[in-house]
Amino acid sequence: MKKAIITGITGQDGSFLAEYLLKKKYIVHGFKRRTSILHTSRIDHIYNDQKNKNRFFLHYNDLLDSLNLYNLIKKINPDEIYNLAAQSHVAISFELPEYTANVDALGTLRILEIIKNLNRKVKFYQASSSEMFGSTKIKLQNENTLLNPQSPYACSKVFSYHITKVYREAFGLYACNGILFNHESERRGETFITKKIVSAAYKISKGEKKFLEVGNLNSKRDWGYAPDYIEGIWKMMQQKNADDYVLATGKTYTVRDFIERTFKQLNINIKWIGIGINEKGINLKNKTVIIKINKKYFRPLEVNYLRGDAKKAKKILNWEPKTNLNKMIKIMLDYEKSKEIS
Ligand code: NAP
Ligand code: G4F
Repeated sequence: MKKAIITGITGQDGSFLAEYLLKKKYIVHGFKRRTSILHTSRIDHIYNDQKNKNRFFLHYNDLLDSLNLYNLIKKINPDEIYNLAAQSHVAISFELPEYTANVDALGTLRILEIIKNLNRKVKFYQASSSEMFGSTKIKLQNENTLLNPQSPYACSKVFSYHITKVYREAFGLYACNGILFNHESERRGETFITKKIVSAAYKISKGEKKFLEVGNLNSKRDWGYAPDYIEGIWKMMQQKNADDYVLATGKTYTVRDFIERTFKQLNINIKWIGIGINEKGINLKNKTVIIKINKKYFRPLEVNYLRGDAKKAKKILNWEPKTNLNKMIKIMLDYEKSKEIS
């Protein structure tokens, strides 16, 4: 049985990856932070499943704590480490730049140094991000596209991306970067735009909320479905040689498109009136304002356009996304409905 460590086990991707690896008969060690209230809702079903009793373990860790990282990695002696932990919110990284860099940049270095010193056979996956491309004029971004980060989050991820390559090339580690474009799901954190839209739209359709407030309606993202991306991550770790891969759908949509598609699935059509900060989305049926713009959701610097080219992953990993945008929105809406029933 292979042993894997997942940092960021309590996050969206950590929870899906844990399920995926357990299905593949791994022993999974998840690292979680200490918090004053329990925040393991994404993994409780895994932890409580008797089938996983001797194969799923949780350990307290913070990527800021080198000693604890060292002790755990030494004790577990894993085959693979998936570094998914991060302060992953781009807007918040402008408010917490030092903390974000400490976790998202130096956290990666801490793990790589431990692997280098303890056991160079341990394979390492770094959760790199399409945010690293930042402001770009390239129509489809791939592994060769220039990095031009636009936030403390993206700058930290650029450091981690490069240091992962450096440790691969300098010390022969199997260390790879998955450069993942936005991927969402019913488990997405509430303050990311897709979850915020889906959750608010459902409440508005039920008369439980009056309107949704957002920032930039016109930025474009290449949104895929998170479980599809987990398979790609695992495949990157099973190759003969470590390398870096983009995972993306190759399609891009505006935040406005995402809003319209979500409300449409709830039989609500939107008419946009006004411009800039005064723009509003009106429910065509009852003429009420359901979308408002609030400047607090704009970022000091924006990434306006992301669209990925995952040809390399298709060719070498035989990886392709399976779920299109409308299907993903449906899954996310169905989850909101099921929450209400349960
Ligand atoms: P997420 O839901 O925000 O999960 C992040 C995880 O990191 C959580 O478990 C969080 O713990 C943990 N964490 C935060 N700070 C930590 C610290 N100081 N020490 C240890 N753990 C810490 O993010 P995600 O969407 O699953 O993304 C997973 C990774 O992929 C992240 O590195 C993200 O930056 C990257 N990424 C995500 C996307 C995407 O679209 N989802 C795209 C590209 C790259 P708590 O639960 O305690 O907060
Ligand atoms: O959902 P978002 O916050 O995701 P963002 O910034 O693209 O970052 C996510 O994807 C990255 C991969 O490219 C990951 F690395 C990162 O960890 C994270 O998972 O925002 C998407 C877009 C942005 O352009 C933002 O300005 O939506 C725009 N937006 C407009 N109104 C909003 C809002 N974003 C948020 N979170 N909240 C709003 O009200």
